[in-house]
Amino acid sequence: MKIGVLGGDGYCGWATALYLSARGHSVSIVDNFLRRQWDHELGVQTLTPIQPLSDRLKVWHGLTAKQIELFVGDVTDYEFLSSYLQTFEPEAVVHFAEQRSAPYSMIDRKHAVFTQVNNLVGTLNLLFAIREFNPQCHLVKLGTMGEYGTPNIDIEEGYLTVEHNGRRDVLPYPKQPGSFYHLSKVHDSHNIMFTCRAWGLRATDLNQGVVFGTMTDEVALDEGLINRFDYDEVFGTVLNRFCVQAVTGKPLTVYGKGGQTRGFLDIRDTVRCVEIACLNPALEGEFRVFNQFTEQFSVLELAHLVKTAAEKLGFGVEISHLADPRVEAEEHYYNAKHSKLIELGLEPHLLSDSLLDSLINIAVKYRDRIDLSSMAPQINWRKPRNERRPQPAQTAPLGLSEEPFARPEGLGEWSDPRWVAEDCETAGAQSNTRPRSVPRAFPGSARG
Ligand code: NAD
Ligand code: USQ
Repeated sequence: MKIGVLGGDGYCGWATALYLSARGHSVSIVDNFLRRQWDHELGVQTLTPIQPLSDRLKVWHGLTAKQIELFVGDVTDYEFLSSYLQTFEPEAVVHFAEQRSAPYSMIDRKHAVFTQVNNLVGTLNLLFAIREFNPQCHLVKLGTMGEYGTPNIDIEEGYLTVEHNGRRDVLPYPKQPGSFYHLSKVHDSHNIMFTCRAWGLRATDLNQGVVFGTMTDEVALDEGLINRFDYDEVFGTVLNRFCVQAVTGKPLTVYGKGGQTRGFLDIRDTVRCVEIACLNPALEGEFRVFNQFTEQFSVLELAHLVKTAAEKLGFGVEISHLADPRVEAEEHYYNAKHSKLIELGLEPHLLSDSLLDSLINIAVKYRDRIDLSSMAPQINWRKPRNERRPQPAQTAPLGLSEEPFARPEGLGEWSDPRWVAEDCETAGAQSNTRPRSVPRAFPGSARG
């Protein structure tokens, strides 16, 4: 198949592009490298030394003789996007190209506006371009399990059968998203559903859970292909953060009680789910929703899994409960359905001991690149404005294998549950005194 991967320089997109290319699909990548610029804006970097995209594509071609075409541009630029669709003529477009961090969207007004403009305009442009130039193209759109929130009933896959005053209908499942980022996904879903109905487009919304893992068979072929591993307080996801904290002697940063339960999946399942969706397209006019995750864990359960795995490897690990900087239920019912992708052939890679070991070992391998100053949460979701203060870089202590139980100096405040709240208070109070400066095309650009 001819498949376009929008956002193919990012974490999910890169692994997906390689996987699809390895399986003989004709693949192109669209990206404008915004994700790399957000790292510069925030003063953070992925744990793994990712190479420039053009270099990664050369490595892939050198190893496999397979060519992945690259189209550098912004999906919010309609001329660029429509010319891409006309040039490449994909049968399916996989749309990853959005701002995906919930904390980033909660920094302040500009970051919230930027997130929603980038995400909604990109998706709207794509819908219009498909309608105008390639109406048979199947849109495979990355949504998120966070669209549903944490209702006190089972979460269905997209739709709920409702009986009301003696009548019955199948309606979109109620959405209660928990950040301006998650809201952008809900707005996207509504726009996509409407265009399926109005224009007969075909679309699959993949409501994905939190993805973990770095290695896929393709990425593992050469270090030049290595994928992102984000662990900072803005883009780092919880399992990555716990693994890095575990090997550096930092207490694991469980926010609040840790009863927050989410769906999780291995990056190897992400790439397979996308291929399954492409190979089994939605019908004309159909807006299909799959819940894309394989296992549920609470944050505290994950912390204990990491602690146990890291201790087996010789690291001493503490678990701390920080005041939750987010606005979310810290204990709740959670039972989300996720059978449709399994029925279409997904064979899940579950979070086994060996995978946790390999994640922890990645943290060990690249520990010279760990910057502990990017760990502490600085974005308080109760505040309309947060000033992230650049922290002096703190390298991870070396020689951990010799002194596995040594704890770095100056970490007393980490186990103090008041620490986050106080810090966020201070950050909020200072926010008027220091102007933000962000590069063009970030919040504050003309597009916002
Ligand atoms: P990522 O930030 O690593 O990758 C996104 C890519 O899109 C980046 O390379 C970025 O440069 C590009 N991009 C963003 N805006 C663009 C624009 N306007 N024009 C062109 N390119 C643009 O994110 P990811 O973790 O790979 O997530 C990919 C998608 O999957 C996102 O839509 C995200 O919401 C969704 N998702 C991710 C996870 C997860 O755990 N990572 C979970 C659920 C859903
Ligand atoms: N958490 C901690 N400690 C930490 C970091 C996070 O307790 O150090 C908690 C959070 O409070 C939250 C949970 O862990 O309850 C998950 O947080 P996360 O940062 O790992 O993931 P999240 O913000 O939910 O976002 C990620 C991706 C996003 C995707 C989403 C899927 O960044 O793109 O949409 O996972 S879902 O969670 O299903 O909405």
